[in-house]
Amino acid sequence: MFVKISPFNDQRPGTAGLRKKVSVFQQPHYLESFAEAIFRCCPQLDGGTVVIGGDGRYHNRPAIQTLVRMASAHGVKKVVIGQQGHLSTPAASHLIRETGAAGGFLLTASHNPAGPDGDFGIKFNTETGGQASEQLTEDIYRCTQSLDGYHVAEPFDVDLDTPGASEHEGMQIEIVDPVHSYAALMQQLFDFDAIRNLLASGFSLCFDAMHAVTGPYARCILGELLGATETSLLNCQPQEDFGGGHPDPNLVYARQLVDIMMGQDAPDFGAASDGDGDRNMILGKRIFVSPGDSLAVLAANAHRFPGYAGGLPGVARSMPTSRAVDAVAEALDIPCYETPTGWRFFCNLLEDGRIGLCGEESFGTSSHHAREKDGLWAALAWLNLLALEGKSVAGVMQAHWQRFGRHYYQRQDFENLDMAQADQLITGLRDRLPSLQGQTLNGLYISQADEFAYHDPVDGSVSKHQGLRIVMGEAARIVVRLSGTGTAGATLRLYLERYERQAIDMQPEAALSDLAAAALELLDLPALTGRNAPDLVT
Ligand code: G16
Repeated sequence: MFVKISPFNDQRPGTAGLRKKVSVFQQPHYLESFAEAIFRCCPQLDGGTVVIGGDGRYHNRPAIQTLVRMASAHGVKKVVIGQQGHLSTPAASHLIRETGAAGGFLLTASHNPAGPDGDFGIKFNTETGGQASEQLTEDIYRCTQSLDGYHVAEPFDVDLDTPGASEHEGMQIEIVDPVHSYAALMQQLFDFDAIRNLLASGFSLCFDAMHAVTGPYARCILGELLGATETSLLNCQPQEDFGGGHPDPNLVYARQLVDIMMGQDAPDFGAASDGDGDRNMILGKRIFVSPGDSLAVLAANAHRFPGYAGGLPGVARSMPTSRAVDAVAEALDIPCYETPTGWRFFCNLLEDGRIGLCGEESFGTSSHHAREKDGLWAALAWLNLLALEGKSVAGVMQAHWQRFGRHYYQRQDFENLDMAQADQLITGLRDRLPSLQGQTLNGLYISQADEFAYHDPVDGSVSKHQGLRIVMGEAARIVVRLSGTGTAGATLRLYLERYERQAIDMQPEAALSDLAAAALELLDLPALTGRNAPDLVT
């Protein structure tokens, strides 16, 4: 049937799909409107296979039922759905690629809090398993702006809990184990025997699924396949409200794990993933590995893992991410690409075979095995490395910094700012950038002060306004940009980086305090917003 509607005016997707409060998604026709725009912009879905799954948050199940009914009305040949409606984002990306699907709907607002008062989200991934391009995202948005209505089948309900195949009016419906094919892929990439032996030797770990979608994956892969004990796997039962928490694996929100890892009886290795399983945090006994360092260490060692034995063709990082991986790429004599924030920018490079590994400061790391970042993958890569090295996490980091020097790094977030004020801050600094070039800051020469624009080397597209940067050569860098994933007010992110070749044993706060003070002054942030300190430091 065709349901007539008036267009919604707020369906512009952000860095990673459309994210809004649950109550917004619960409005009649809201999800349908966005999905209709996707179906209209992607004619290949008609007659193709579509993967559907989500992070299990509140509203996941009704949203899936709606999408299945719309798929039926749009001529989709087959839908492949994760059992209970669950699919981690990397597992969904893999499933799209493995089943040859024409695309997939991923229902997630990532690490944002869930529940009736929390957030919900939807993003569309193409047949590559990666997020829709900027152009397609823009086309979808434009389509929502003039939508007259949508096509949907008469109500019917799919049993999401029972694996198996069924059919509805010519459309095949398959409910699959969300873990199975992902676990098989991980066994191709890493040396499971070596990791199993490591865990059997008394090496201890702690993995925190934060009550979100990675729980069943961790139980199967870390527990059943690798022998981790039940007690070493925390919060592995997915809940619709993520246990009331904020499943963002960082030092603030993964407090339970951080306390364990910083305690007297800390296990040898700790890791956490986020709501939809694409982010990761890596910890050792009383040490936190910053995401940029983790990317650099994995880049330096990837050729030692079975799935990467041929070496890496290149690596990539988002612009605000620390330049630690650049130093590794230089030593390996492979290219290092700098992309805007947003995983989608890595996808062209991966598809074109230019890179084998990529990562971001926002606790995202992954490789050519999928077109999304992958939290559990990062934990397995570290376990494989630790099994090979026979060193502690701290030992691995020390050796890495001694070889490459250390990039001290911090991200400071100023949350819930007034939108107009945030724009004023950015505009003010943008206007001042030309006058900063060639000046000194904290005694360091400013070699570059500009707004980052990305020229995609694969498709030639240009993405402007991707963050302001003040670069003091190799020695230090300040980057400022507005978040594209929030659902309330504006979040200003300030990224600080300082490189030391020899002095590798400072605390990051101490190493970066002068740079942080200079950055606040440059932005005029306290005067304009009344804020003197960030809400969150990671
Ligand atoms: C999303 C994107 C990431 C990006 C992150 C932060 O992550 O997929 O590529 O780095 O947002 O974006 P922002 O700084 O604009 O808030 P996720 O895990 O939320 O999907």
